[in-house]
Amino acid sequence: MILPALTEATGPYWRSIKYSLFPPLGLVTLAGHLSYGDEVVIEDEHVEPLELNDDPDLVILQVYVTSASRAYEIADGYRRRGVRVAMGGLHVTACPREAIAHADHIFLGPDDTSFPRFLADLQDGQPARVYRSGVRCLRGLPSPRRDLLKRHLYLVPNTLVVSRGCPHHCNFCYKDSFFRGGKSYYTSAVDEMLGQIESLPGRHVFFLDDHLFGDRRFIEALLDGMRGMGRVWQAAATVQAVLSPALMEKATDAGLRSLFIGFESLSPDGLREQGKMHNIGQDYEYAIRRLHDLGVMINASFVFGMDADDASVFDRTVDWAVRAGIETATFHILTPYPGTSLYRRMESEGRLLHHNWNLFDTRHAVYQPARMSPEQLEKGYRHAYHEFYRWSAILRAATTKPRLSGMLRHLAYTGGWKKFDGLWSWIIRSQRVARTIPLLEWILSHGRLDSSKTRERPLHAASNAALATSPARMRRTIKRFPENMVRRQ
Ligand code: B12
Ligand code: SF4
Repeated sequence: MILPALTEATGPYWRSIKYSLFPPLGLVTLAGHLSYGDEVVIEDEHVEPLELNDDPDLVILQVYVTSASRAYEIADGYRRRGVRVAMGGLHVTACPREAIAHADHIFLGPDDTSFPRFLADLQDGQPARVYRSGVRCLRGLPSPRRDLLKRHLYLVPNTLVVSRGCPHHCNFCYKDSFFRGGKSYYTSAVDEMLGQIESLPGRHVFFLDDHLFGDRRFIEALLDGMRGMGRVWQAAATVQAVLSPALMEKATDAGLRSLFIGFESLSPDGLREQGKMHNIGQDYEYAIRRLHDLGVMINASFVFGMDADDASVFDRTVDWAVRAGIETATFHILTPYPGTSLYRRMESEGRLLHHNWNLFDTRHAVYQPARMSPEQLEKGYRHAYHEFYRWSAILRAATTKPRLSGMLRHLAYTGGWKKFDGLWSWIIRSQRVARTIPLLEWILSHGRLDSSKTRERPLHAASNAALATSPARMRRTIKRFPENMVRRQ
């Protein structure tokens, strides 16, 4: 079972920590359907060179848009030697005609029932060419085969998903294309997930769900079960979920320490254009203060290049994020992934510049932007990263924290993540990544307030001081507070 990587991830001299974070959870999940007697090896090209001269009965390839060409190259090599190849994942679902030219079997959509069907057909000697996902249900599935992972090669070996998909529909998101023709958001059984969490070694857990808080009843039950487990964890959510009454308090009590949030744009026009309706009218600053008051760090996601964006979007966004005290930001160039409604729109408007999937990595402009040139967009994107992660900006953002411990945690987390690339590269190449996990756990556990204490304080108190860069701004923030309270009801 192979997870191919983009070339950038495989350099012999230079390794980015980004590619040594997470193990191939998709393949580990699929491996759960195999029998324990099956001899299976999982190879992740992000962390080690692939062994391609072997002669297995079956090769399984997981294909993302950016690794499609590499996946096809590997598949073609095996098939030339008569080895059977099965391919699945997001890109295969989006471009089945392209993928089938390189595989004996392809899988469209999530595999919950189609992969076991394929294994049975294979045993009967009658496997089909194309499998489409049927019933979508995560209950009663076998546990992922984490025993097959080389845990020591990853900074975050404890990953899991407790749901699939998302209840929302944003035009640029892979979601609708992958979950087409069936349920596009569904959750696991709470007790099965608690069992999985319990079985993970160490303290740190990373939920890779697109939106962990998409089903309130489900997540509340999960959080109740996690309380007292002593975990520290990270996940992704929407601004709307952050503003839901009492939800984040419950989450922090259960160990939430850092949250990835899709802000995407500060422009209502941009959000409307991408169908990100659930962000429109939300008070971003209040959401940030709410999380910071609970001691939760934020990884903010922003997308550049929407039709509403001109060349001023980069500085405006960075300045806002720094002032808000955001710890880490992930910037993306808007990318029309095949299969999405954004892709269809760009194609019908004749704005796609090429189909070189290697460059559909959210770091290249692969379409003609409306109010900038592609070069301006790429330059602005690099400029945003540079400006956000300058030491002076990190210090400015850190000093928005009301307590010294919060400031130090901000500096340690952001600095550690982005300012020591050379050290990370050496740690990865010398296979010592896992030794830094206790440090990550320590940073996540420190510098947060006890949320029971936080609830007794007015939610805005600390952060008003932090965010209010001028008396006028302070007045505006305070004036808005009653509205925020109303919205929270
Ligand atoms: C973790 C993650 C990463 C990690 C590690 C990836 C990994 N180890 O798998 C890192 C940080 C390295 C990463 C990097 C990037 N990522 Co990423 N990443 C994710 C994330 C958040 C979770 C993936 C995951 O584990 N899902 C949970 C598992 C259980 O599901 P799954 O992977 O889809 O696998 C199931 C099915 O797809 C299916 N399946 C898959 N393969 C096969 C094969 C067969 C034969 C069968 C039967 C079934 C099957 O069965 C699996 C088990 O149920 C996803 C978002 C998402 N929700 O998928 C984005 C996502 C996959 N990433 C994305 C992108 C764009 C990138 C980057 C280009 C970002 C960047 N700018 O650098 C890079 C490049 C990656 C590369 N090498 O090509 C996009 C991909 C878009 C696309 N259409 O392909 C996604 C969807 C994010 C998004 N919302 O846009 N990523
Ligand atoms: S909220 Fe996030 S995961 Fe959900 S559809 Fe929008 S971009 Fe995709």
